[in-house]
Amino acid sequence: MRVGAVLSAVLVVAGCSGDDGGSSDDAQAVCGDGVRGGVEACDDGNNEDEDGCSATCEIEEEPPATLDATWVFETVDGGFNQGCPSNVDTMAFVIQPLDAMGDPVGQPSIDLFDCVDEEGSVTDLPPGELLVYLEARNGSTPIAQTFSEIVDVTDEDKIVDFTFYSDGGYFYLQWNLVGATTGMPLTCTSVPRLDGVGLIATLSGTAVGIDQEFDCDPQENTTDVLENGQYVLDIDAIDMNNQSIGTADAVTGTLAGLNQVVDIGLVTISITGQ
Ligand SMILES: [Ca+2]
Ligand SMILES: [Ca+2]
Repeated sequence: MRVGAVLSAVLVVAGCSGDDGGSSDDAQAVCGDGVRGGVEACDDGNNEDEDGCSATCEIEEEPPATLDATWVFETVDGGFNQGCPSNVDTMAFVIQPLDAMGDPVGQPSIDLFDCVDEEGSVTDLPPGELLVYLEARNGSTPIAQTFSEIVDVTDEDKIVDFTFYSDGGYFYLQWNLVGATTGMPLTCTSVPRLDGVGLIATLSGTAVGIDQEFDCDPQENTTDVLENGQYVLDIDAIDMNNQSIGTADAVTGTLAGLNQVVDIGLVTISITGQ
């Protein structure tokens, strides 16, 4: 502690006219008066801790953060907790610190937990934004992973809840637009009628499917979770009235894993009348 130290000839306030009859040479800094003086490393005008400048006017380091993860294995339709699959024993909690621009800082930390615990806690994390995800493993072999999330632990500890779908997954796709007449590449903004990209995923042999709409830009997206199976994916450019203004050749894709993301690749959507 540096309390009680007195420096001679401390006078930092321009226009300070306080005169109690003593000499300014023995003026002592008062922590919390909003004026940094004497041995004060800071003075934020209060005597509160945990706001960056302590009650004794010392600079406070931001305390390290704690981040908890929870995980469940659910079915796509029932949402029923299935417990850990027989081929998953370990949960790896991957934490990548980010800088103010959202770029990675250093290497990610990886903390391992027993899958059956359904939760894990990581302490002493740097304050700031963290990109986090879970990887379900069999020993050291990756079996499945969640999408990543960004959490901010600057001001408080956080809990992130993750869900693995034991009987489902996702399709990832990218698209290009071309003029059906010209065959020339088009951008999303060069098609005035365009409102988005529609995707209908139909489970083979059934009428079961989902209907989704994506923004055209960026020219990629991931579907909502779908129950495992073989799908036909019909992809269209659509207008404000949800009418097709261009279509891609139908694509088939199969989901057969645990929370798997299947990349169906790049599809080309031919815009009619262009
Ligand atoms: Ca002061
Ligand atoms: Ca303070």
